[in-house]
Amino acid sequence: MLSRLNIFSRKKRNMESSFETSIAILGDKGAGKTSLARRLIDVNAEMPEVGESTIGVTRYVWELDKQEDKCINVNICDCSGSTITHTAHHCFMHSHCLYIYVADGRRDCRDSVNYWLNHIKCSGSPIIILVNTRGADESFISNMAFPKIYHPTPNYFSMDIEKDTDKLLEFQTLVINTLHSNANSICVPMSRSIRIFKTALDNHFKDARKEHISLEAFQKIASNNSISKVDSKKALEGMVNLGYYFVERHYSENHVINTNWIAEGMYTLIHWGGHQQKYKITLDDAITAFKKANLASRFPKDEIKFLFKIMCKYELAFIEGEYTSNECIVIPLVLPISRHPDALTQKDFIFVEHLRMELEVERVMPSHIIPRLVVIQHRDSVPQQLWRKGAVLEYSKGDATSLVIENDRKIIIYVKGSDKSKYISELRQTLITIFNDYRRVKYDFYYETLTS
Ligand SMILES: Nc1nc2c(ncn2[C@@H]2O[C@H](COP(=O)(O)OP(=O)(O)O)[C@@H](O)[C@H]2O)c(=O)[nH]1
Ligand SMILES: [Mg+2]
Repeated sequence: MLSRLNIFSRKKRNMESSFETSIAILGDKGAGKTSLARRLIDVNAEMPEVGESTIGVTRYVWELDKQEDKCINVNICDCSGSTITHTAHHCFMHSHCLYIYVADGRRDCRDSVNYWLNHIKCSGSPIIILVNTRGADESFISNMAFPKIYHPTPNYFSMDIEKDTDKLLEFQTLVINTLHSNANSICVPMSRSIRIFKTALDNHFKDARKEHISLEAFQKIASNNSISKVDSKKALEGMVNLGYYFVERHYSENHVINTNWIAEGMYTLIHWGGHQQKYKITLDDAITAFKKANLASRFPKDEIKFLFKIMCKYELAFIEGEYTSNECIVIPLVLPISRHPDALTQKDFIFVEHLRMELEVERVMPSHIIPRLVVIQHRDSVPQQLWRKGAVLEYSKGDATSLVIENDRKIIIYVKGSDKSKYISELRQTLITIFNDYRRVKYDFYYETLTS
C-alpha cells in the first residue's frame, strides 16, 4: 500500500524529500468523526467514549511512508459537528486539504449531506463521503440516494468504523489514493531543514506557552535554524496553506498565530452564544464563556479583544456601536433561523414603489450568505430586524430600506425609498464580493422595477 506513495516524491523529482497535507473530517455530531480520525491512523485504535465530544478542531498527525529522511505527514483535523460552527470552519478551511464527510447511516442524513457538500464544494477541494453503517439496515442505506448535483461526484464508501477492520484498510487505501491523485494541488513540499525549523517553532510555542509570535521572532527562529529569509517566507506560506498558522497584525506588528487557538476561541464564543441564545456578545460575556469552558488562562481580556477583531475580519461578526471600542460584537450566524416576528414583509414593499433584485444560484446556495451580507454591510446598513435567513436593513447613507430574504436557491432583495437605486446597487456589489469567494458557484441576477 505504501509503495504507491513514492509518487509524491517522484512527482517533484529530487526537489524535496517530504510532504505535508491535511484531511478535514466533517459531519454531524455523533456520526463517527473522532472514531474515524483515530482509526485512519491505527485501525485498532480505541473508539471514543459516548459523550466524548469535540470542541473546535482536534489535530492528529498521520505519518505515512516514513523512511530515514523522508515522510508524508497528514495533518488530520477532526472538526466539531455543531451546525452553528460551520461558518467558523469555513474561515479556516484551506486549499491544501482533502475533505471526508462522515454520514450517520442510522439516520436519513441526505439534507445534512447536502448542506455539508455545499459547504465543502465551494472550496473546490477533493471530497470523500463515508457512510458509517454502525449496524444500520443495509437496505435503508442503499436506498439513501445521495445528491447527484455535485460534479465531479464525490467518492462514496460505507462501513462500520468499529467492526469492519478489512474495510477500514480498504478505506485507508482510498484516502491515500485520493491524496496521491490530488498531490499537485493539496501537498506542500517540506525540505528536511524546513521540517527541523517547524519542530523548533512548535517547541517554541509550547515552551513559551504562547499562541502567537511576532514575524520578527519567527524569522529569528528561522535564522537560528540556518533557514534563509527567502526560505522562511516560503515555509511560512506552506504552513499557512496547510492551516497551521496564519499571519495577522497584532500589537501593531505582524504576528504568526496558532490557528487552533483562534479557532478554539471562536468556537467557544459561537457555542456559548448559541446556547444562551445571545447573538450580541460583550467582553464580560466572553470572559464568562471562557471561564465556563476552562479556557480563562488561554483567553485573557486583551486576547479576547484580539479574537473579536479576528472574528470581524473573517466576517463572522461586527463590532456594535462605537467602531473604536472592541467591547461588544454581533454574531449574526448565531441568530434564530425563523423570521423575526416584527420584521417587515414583502407586502410592505410591493404596494409602494420599489426595486426587486433576485440572485439565483445554479445548484445550491452556500450557507450563511445573509449573516455575511449583514456583517459586510453593517456600516452602511443599520439592521432593524435580523434572523439567519433574512434581514431588514436601513440605508445609513440615504433614504432607503431593504428586505433581504434567502429562499432555497435564491436571495431576494426588495428596496424602497428615494435612494433605492443607489442602495440596491451597493447590496448587489456586496453579494458579488461574497460570491466571488465561491469559485464553483454559478449565479445570475434578475431585476424588476415596480411602481405601485
Ligand atoms: N458500534 C459502533 N459505535 C460507533 C461507531 N462509530 C462511532 N461509534 C460510537 O459513537 C459515539 C460517537 O462517535 P464519535 O466518533 O465520537 O462521533 P463524532 O461526534 O462524529 O466525533 C462514540 O461513542 C463512538 O464510540 C461504529 O461504527 N460502531
Ligand atoms: Mg468528535
